[in-house]
Amino acid sequence: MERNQKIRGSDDKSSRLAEAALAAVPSDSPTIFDKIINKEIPATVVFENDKVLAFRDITPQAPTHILIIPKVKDGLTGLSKADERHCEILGQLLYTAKLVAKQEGLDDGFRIVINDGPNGCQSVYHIHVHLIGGRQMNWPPG
Ligand code: TR5
Repeated sequence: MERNQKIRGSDDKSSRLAEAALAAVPSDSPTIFDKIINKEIPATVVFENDKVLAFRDITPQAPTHILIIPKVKDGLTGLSKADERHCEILGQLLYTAKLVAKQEGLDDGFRIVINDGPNGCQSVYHIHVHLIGGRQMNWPPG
């Protein structure tokens, strides 16, 4: 099975940690998100333009949980790999999060998360912004 290709069937914390641990060695290989971008596997797309794609997370952690990704990874497996050339796409990802939050009616607020690396519990090495909302968030995060 290709790296990161497993379709998640459970949303419990231990399976979440196990999946992140499986992906603990960051790689620039294609991920499940490439297949979503190429429409080889289905996703519930909520926003798309020539640069970014936003789709519903398969294991939502809140009533609204959307992932926003660049269509071209360009070495940006995670935020820690960002270079100055990535500034524009990083801005596009955040601005898209704002647009989609509005589209989803998250007028009382929302949370943006970018997990990075093993300690950040990143499981898919294609940078993505989590847009999470529709309920009261807690702080500090787990
Ligand atoms: O753990 P990080 O921050 O890397 O986030 C990766 C996210 O991708 C998780 O929240 C997963 O639930 C989500 N994910 C994983 C798969 C997937 C997905 N979202 C939508 N569709 C998915 N498919 C079809 N397959 C996945 N393996």
